[in-house]
Amino acid sequence: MLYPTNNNKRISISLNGLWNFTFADDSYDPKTSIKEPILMGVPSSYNDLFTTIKEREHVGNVVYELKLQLPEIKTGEWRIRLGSATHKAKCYIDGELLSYHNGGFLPIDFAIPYKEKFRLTIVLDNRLDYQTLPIASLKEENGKEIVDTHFDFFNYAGLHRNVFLYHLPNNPIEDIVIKTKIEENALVSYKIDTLAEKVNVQVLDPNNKIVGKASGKIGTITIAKPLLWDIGKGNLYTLCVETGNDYYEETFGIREILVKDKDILLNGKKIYLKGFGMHEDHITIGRGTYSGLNIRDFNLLRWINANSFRTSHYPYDEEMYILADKLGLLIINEVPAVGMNFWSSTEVFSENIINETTKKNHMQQLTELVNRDKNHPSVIMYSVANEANTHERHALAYFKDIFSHTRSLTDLPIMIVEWVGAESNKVAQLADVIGLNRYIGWYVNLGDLETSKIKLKADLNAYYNKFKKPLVITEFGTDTIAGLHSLPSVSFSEEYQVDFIKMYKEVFDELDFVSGEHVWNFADFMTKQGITRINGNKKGVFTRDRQPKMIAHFLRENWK
Ligand code: GCB
Repeated sequence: MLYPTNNNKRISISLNGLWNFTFADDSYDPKTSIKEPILMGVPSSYNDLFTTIKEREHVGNVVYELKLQLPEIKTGEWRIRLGSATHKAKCYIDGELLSYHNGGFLPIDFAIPYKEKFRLTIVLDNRLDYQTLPIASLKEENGKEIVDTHFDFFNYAGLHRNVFLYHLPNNPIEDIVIKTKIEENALVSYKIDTLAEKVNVQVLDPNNKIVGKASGKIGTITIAKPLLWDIGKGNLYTLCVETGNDYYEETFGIREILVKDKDILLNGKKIYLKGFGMHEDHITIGRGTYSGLNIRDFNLLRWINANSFRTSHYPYDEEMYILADKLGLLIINEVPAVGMNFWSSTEVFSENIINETTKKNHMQQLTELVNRDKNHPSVIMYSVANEANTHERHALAYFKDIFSHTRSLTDLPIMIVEWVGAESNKVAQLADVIGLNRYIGWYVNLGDLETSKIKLKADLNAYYNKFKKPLVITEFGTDTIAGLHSLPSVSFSEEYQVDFIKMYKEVFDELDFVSGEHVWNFADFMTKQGITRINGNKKGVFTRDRQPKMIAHFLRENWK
């Protein structure tokens, strides 16, 4: 699936802006227009735009509607593309259902019939259950439906990302797959999905100089003395594909990722990941995307000398990957398999909870994720789940299928992010790299960093000794109220966050199998209401409005 673009063969028109909106129940009929529409901004989460709890925490359907007119181009195909729609979406043209999508973090793209004027209706459902990703319990209390989320971020919903109306010529270029291999020279193999008969391609180097040409739908181009894509070096080549009818430019990088013994290698050199687990989360617009806010996040990532981030706990907006490609940042790309634990003795991998239907959906979302992101050099790894109950009896069978499916989609290393201890873990041997989330000194042994240090070291050693795989500490951190200071340092103070992170880093420095550290979290973020969350999770190194806490200055020096 290619991102919409404009050139002399393609037209793409942004549908961002004001839409009509309403809350609805399951009986909503899209055959007629919304009766008393509320105006809504796209892209954004609708939740925090309202002023009542009922609207903010609405469970069920909402409707987005836009009246459109098409330019008079009747050949080729008109399409609609939503960057995401959370979580389930039904898309209608004049009341006719054209597309259904399950999964709130990946694009929806569908063809529409030519009509001079029409009404586009998107009915979204934010209900989650045991068969959706993320996982949640859908309950009823006092006649009201409740989505009891088993994950620690607010269940924002809406049209969160760019929406495009776009036009493709006849026999368009449907997809482009690019793979690179570094030998003496670089080998760039490509595969073009199109019904067009004649296909010509050429490769431009990062300075826009033509460095290779070929024809045919499948081919390999040799590039002498390639400029490699690397950390901080977003060297991007462009594959220009031309079919007579259609034209598309797809960027790619020449780089090689390998996992060898205890190391992760980029272009043959050992790398150490420095950065964060993040969230798409902002004041007012919630999980909505906005280029300016993405730029601020990237400027902070660069300021603090981070080289990587994980898209915890779901695929991010495509613009984040485009920016990472250009700036040379590494991404661990996570599918929204989060909430696969209930913090109780209930076995979640069972027929009535996380079952075959969930697994099918999990695989489908991995397929869509790899399909969307396959050509981004910034993506160095896929994470198949965050904190699943991998100690359970049926977890291994579940994840064997998930891993083999992911391996059939990509050659990149695969990670699973763990919370359980090494001894009881039944799944981590399937991964190339193990992600570990650790909060010793926070959720346990609070305030006692001396004991925590001993426990942490033993814990990480146990993981390496059992699995012999590189470890990335994908989460560690403390809730920290910006401006709260305390000497000696106590929980929630900026000083405690510094002491805790320093202690963790001392342990990592002693263990050569630790291949990276991602502090939890990049910035404070919204969660559901809870007695351990004061208006959200405060483990950010930056505040929710993207200003540094004390720890940011330490990390900036340390990661230089
Ligand atoms: C975790 C989760 C993350 C939470 C974090 C916390 O282990 O992966 O989603 O936000 O802990 O702060 O408790």
